[in-house]
Amino acid sequence: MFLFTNFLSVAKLANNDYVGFTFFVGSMAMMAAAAFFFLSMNSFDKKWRTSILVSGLITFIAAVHYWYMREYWASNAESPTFFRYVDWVLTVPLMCVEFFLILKVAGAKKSLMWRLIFLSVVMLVTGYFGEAVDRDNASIWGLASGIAYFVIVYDIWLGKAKKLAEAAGGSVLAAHKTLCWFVLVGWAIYPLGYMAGTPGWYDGLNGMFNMDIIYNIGDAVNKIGFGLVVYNLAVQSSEK
Ligand SMILES: *C/C=C(C)/C=C/C=C(C)/C=C/C1=C(C)CCCC1(C)C
Repeated sequence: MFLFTNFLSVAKLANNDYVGFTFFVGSMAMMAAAAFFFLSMNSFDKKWRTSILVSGLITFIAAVHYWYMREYWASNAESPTFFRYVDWVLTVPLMCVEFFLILKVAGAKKSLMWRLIFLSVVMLVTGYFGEAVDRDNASIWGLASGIAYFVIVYDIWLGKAKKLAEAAGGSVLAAHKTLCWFVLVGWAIYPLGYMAGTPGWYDGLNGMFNMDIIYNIGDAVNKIGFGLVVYNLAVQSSEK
């Protein structure tokens, strides 16, 4: 119903509203990606279907949130911080689940999945506090969030997840490596956006970047990219 009324009365987007533009394009890209993953799901061997389903869910959840964020931005000219974090707290744990799902062939245990999910929730909840609740201490919340982020990076690059990927070898190892790069480089975009949008010792970054544009680019790259890595892995293993 809400979605429907949004279609009927659309707020105006100015030509030079780049933030609004990235919300709009983000919304369309996520919808297209979700449709792609859902529709391709059944062409794969059973053991890959859950992974592709999760790729579809990640982009679908983001598409719905982007639709709301686009409208929120257009009518309030204000960062939709709340929707942003609700989106992340649903989709980032699902991205952690993707690691578990592809490593299951090497015997990954649920405890690995829960550990990564827990760390990602800590990372996001502390980030939300810094951005929305206690902005005066944004740099401290950001540091706490950053520590959780580094533990995730450690786990997948050097910890247990890496050992499982090596045990699996072949295309699973290659896909795991690519996902690791997404987390190390693609996810590192977010702290930059955070620093551009909150007060702290890094105030010099404030005028240089726009927080929402950084987050929007990061989301498109990471969510669709993650999904495509998993898709590619499923294609490769089904060919054999
Ligand atoms: C699809 C959404 C994704 C992949 C979101 C990822 C978000 C992060 C990796 C956020 C990380 C943050 C820090 C490491 C420190 C500052 C606060 C955050 C939450 C922006």
